[in-house]
Amino acid sequence: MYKNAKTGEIGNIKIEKGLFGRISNLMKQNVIPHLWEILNDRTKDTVPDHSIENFSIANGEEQEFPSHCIANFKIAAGLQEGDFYGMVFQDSDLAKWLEAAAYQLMAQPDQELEKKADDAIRLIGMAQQEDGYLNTYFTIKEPDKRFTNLCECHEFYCTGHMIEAAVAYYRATGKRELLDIMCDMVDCIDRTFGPEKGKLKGYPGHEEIELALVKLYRVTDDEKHLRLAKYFIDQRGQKPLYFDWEFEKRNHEAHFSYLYPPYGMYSNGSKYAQYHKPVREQEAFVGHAVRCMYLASGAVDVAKLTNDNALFDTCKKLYENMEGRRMYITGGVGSTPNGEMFTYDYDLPNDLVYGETCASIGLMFFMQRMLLVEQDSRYADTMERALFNTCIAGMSLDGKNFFYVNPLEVDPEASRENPNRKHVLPVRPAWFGCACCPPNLARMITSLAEYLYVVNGENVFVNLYMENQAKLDLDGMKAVFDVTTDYPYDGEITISIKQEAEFTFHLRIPKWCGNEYRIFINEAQVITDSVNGYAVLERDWKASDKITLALDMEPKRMYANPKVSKDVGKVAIQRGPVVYCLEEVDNGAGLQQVYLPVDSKLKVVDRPDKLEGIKEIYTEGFKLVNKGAENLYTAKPDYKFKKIPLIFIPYYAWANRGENEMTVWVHEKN
Ligand code: FUB
Ligand code: ZN
Repeated sequence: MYKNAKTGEIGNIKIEKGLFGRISNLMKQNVIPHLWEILNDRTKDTVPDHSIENFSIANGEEQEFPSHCIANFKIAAGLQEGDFYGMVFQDSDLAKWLEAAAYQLMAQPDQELEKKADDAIRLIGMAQQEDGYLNTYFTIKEPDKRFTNLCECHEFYCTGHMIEAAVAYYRATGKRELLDIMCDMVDCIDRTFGPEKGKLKGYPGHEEIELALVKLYRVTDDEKHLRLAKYFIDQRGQKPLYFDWEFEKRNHEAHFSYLYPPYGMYSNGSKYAQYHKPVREQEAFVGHAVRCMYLASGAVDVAKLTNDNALFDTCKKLYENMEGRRMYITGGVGSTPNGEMFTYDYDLPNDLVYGETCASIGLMFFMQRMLLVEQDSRYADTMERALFNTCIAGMSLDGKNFFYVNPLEVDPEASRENPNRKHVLPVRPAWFGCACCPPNLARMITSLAEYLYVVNGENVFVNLYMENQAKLDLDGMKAVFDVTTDYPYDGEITISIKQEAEFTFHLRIPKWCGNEYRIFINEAQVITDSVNGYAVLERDWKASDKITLALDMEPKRMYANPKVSKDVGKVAIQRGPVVYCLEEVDNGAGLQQVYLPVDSKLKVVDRPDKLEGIKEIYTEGFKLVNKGAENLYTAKPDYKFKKIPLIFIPYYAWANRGENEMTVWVHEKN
């Protein structure tokens, strides 16, 4: 285990240009200020829910519903009259916003933003109870029922998010107020739960606090914080099952009754919330996908800090199963809306998919942590797949609308008329009643700098490629360099060293390019060893040295394992890390009747004018059309292939030109 491996620091890595420069700028200019207005109910851009009944939002009939998040804190603080409103985890929306604001402040001071955050923190402090307890739902609505329904009620989840915000804000500003608030809340939890005699043997229904407690431990150095994180992981799934005991104790009262026993998702030994077995015995991700990702992230953290190889091996096993059998080509996870869950190996339906934005963000958290323990490029490959596809598809190109569900195949009529597909929206709504994804994306993008590099002793592992300027602290020296590139649209990446230093670069060679890459140092080609998927370049670097990595960017035809029944006979197009798709607006309706010939030439065309600047892929295909009578069934085929031009665009950019069909996988024609 690499105990000392660390990420780069946000303030020391500037991402200002290129695809992610644009997205980061959107976060700063539009998203963070807009989310603040929403949390304060000062905008009409809110809608009640992301699912079934609210499909109307896709048709422009937006309804106005408040977030009420800040209002809940004001009511809990006694500053305002009223009732709690929102999800039982509504507090976490403010926590994620605060965390994103903190990362933004690390990147760039901003007095106005800092004042908003300070005001919010003051309010949070006023909503805290005498004994440290903090949760507006229970404080306002059911003060005598706190900690009685850990299974469903997200107290630890909200605490976890608020801890993450507190740690980030402390790192950004040095201000301890929120950190102290959260240390008090953790003390309150620690007095109540734990292995010691007399304490309750509970753990979170929705994992999150585990990884947050590790972050807290890193700034407080208080062993109690790490111990509690480890306890929650070790206790999960132990017999007797705590959630069953808790359920009995509540006389079978349920918060979400439809999810509860005898038949619901929280039933006895539930896979939905990963307590069907102790964590170390789990071999595949099951149940709610975001929960799985957060659990695994916390488990890797604990494994790293406690040198627990067995726990790390569990995480590796879970990763291998997911990457090999349960992940979409877009880096989406979660195959069903029913419980927002993983299902079984190779079950990856494109149209019924869930692929929650938060789940792919959680996958990035998990991969970042795996890389800190084991510098193996496959984790970075997976992280890249999630980031360049599902994560950024989660937001519209103007930063104003968001996806919760990220399908690989959409037909607006099916979304409207088929109850099983109503969760799949063909356009991004402005907001959600359950608004977990937009602020999650905000905190991930504002901290993206922490995903680019892993520094381990005198080694710099380059995991993600994008234009940036970096200053990394190595053992007793600094690695200072600029990365210039138009990646993912161009495969040439130039690293210009800015300061003399002796260290080793490990450049990730993405799996998608195989051996089709070249490396140059100061224009001279070098042949290097590749270790764990990284090209190793050890030098006494001079201030003017330049490394160029040239990755082959030929578009690739991708095929799924034949066990993925929905993709049999189909092909997807990927160029570099970017997965492509067809949209109706470019190709006409009826995308499921489109065929791509095995030998059609894929021509890459630069379109700086389209979808904020993309490279599209032009080719020729066919459409299966009826020749004559439209019989539903016939013994004699009554159709023909009609030649049509096809235009593929990057998946992340779909649904930015109104409601229309989309597909990633296309039938292949021999
Ligand atoms: O339960 C909290 C969050 O809301 C989950 O992580 C998301 O899947 C959404 O259900
Ligand atoms: Zn979400």
